[in-house]
Amino acid sequence: MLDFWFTEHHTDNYKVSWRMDKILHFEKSPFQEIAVVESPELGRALLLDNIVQTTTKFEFIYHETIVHIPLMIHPEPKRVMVVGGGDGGAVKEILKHPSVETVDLIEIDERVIEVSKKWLPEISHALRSDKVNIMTIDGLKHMKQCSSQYDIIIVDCTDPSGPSMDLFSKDFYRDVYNALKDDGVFVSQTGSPSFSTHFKQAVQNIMEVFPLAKPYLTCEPTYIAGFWSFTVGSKKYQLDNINPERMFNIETKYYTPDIHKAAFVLPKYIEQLL
Ligand code: AG3
Repeated sequence: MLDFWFTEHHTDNYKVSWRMDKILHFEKSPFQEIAVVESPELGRALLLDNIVQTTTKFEFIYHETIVHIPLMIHPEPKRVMVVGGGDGGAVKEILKHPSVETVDLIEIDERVIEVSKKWLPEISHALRSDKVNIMTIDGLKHMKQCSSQYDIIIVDCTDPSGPSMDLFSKDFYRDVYNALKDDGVFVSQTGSPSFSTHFKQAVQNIMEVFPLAKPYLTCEPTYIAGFWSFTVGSKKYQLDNINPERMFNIETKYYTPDIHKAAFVLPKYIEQLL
């Protein structure tokens, strides 16, 4: 076996490595380095600037958690926007909800979409659906132009550095609030509560903008070890007031109505961070 390892630097003092069999694809787009690699432990993985974004083995954990929680909080989501998410994993989960009529995917880097379509078909296949409008534009700018249009907005972005930085700002969250209908629901990935320095600030920003807001957790084995957080902001609907019957015909491997409730239970040390 090749002794060929990928190492992700989580902090200056903490890195994680896994063995790779092959580099299937590598390019520099105008925005970032994009790679797809094959690994014996994780399947195929999409890397952006040397940070793992998704893997065929564990993508379901992240994508089901970022999607089904907000879509179940809303009783009848029809119009959905995704910012980022060019691999199509979030769109795949969104389209499992029969009420959804359209998904606008706002991805700044069209190369992420093309590379995912080619190398990660089991994650990206839903991008080909007629319900999906792909716009390769800047999510920050697009958000400013939207008003009371969406039932759900999902920010499936990279960690805050470079172009994603402003996607965690209060100004952006205000634009998201305005882009949602009066009963809209928003979610963003908000990073690792244990290692990321932006978790607390992002959560506080969302809580200041939305009347009902809370972080929730999952464990995604390929990201920084331990919990991974998402934060939901709702204009009207309570975060745990869901109708479990809606899941009867939706196939998932991670999300259940019980997971929905459990995800919002925060360990004491994380509560205390907020
Ligand atoms: N977007 C967020 C991934 C964050 C990964 N961070 C890390 N490995 N440090 C995932 C995109 C999936 N659609």
